[in-house]
Amino acid sequence: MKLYLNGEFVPEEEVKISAFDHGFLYGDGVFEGIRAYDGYVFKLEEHLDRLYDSARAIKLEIPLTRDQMREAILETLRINQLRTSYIRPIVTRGVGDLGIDPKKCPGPPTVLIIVREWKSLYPEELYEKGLRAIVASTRARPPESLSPTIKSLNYLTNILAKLEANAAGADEAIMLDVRGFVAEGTADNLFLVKRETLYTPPVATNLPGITRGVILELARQAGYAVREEYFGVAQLYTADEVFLTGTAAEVVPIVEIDGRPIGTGRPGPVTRDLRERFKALTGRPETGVPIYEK
Ligand code: PXG
Repeated sequence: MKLYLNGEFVPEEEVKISAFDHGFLYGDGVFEGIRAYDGYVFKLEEHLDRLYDSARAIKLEIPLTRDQMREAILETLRINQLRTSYIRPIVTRGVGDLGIDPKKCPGPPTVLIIVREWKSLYPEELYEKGLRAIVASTRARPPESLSPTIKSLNYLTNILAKLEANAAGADEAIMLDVRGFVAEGTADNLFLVKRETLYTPPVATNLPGITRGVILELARQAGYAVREEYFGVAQLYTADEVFLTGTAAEVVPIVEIDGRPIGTGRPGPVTRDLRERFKALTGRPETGVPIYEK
């Protein structure tokens, strides 16, 4: 694969990032995780919105205009002749000295676009079986510190939660906010279903996921009642269905939390329905930007 690095296409084995890059030294940067399905980059404009918003929130000026960034992403896919792939644009504060001060990081910011041929995160059986999760003791960062709405290079809180899941032999960790309300998974938003109504927490305590937005829209169109409100662990344990949404995982059922079966202990009908509706949207000109001219 050739990756985009600061305006050039470089074979991936030859990509060099400085030891003094503040993205590497301090996690000072932002990123996106995007997918292309069958020649269309799914919800590219929404991902670009979030990338530029995240950068703006940390006062990082991306050295490409939005149009240039879109073109750089598409060109990286074209150069590698990709149609179905995972795309990871990363923008860091760039090369500086050993102190954290961005003032000593004169720039320019580093822009890297990684692409991979990639069809799905989990094997199909896992969507049929569902995931086992734990509620992590590591709490999601409060919006008063580093806002979880910023997609920054700092994932240590989530990684600590994931380590808890690994130690417990579970597939995923569910993170609570500092008040004890459910926030999200380690790299996915969370929904629960109770009596045909969908609940998901407001985005102050989690990432405004692109998949979350699509699922909210699809659920409303399909006639489900949808509520964005905070809920606790008891509501999670007693839900009829729980599922996660994310670019990588799409829509994935959780069938057990802290040793308690969720609903029947098998993926439920609402999760299944929304997963089908979501899949029907991908790889289409209505929801994606074409990589190649037709
Ligand atoms: N919450 C968090 C904390 C995330 O990192 C999502 C929700 C879902 O957002 P989207 O826009 O993807 O629906 C994410 C997604 C991965 C991976 O490879 C995904 C993310 C970050 C790191 C890795 O699955 N972000």
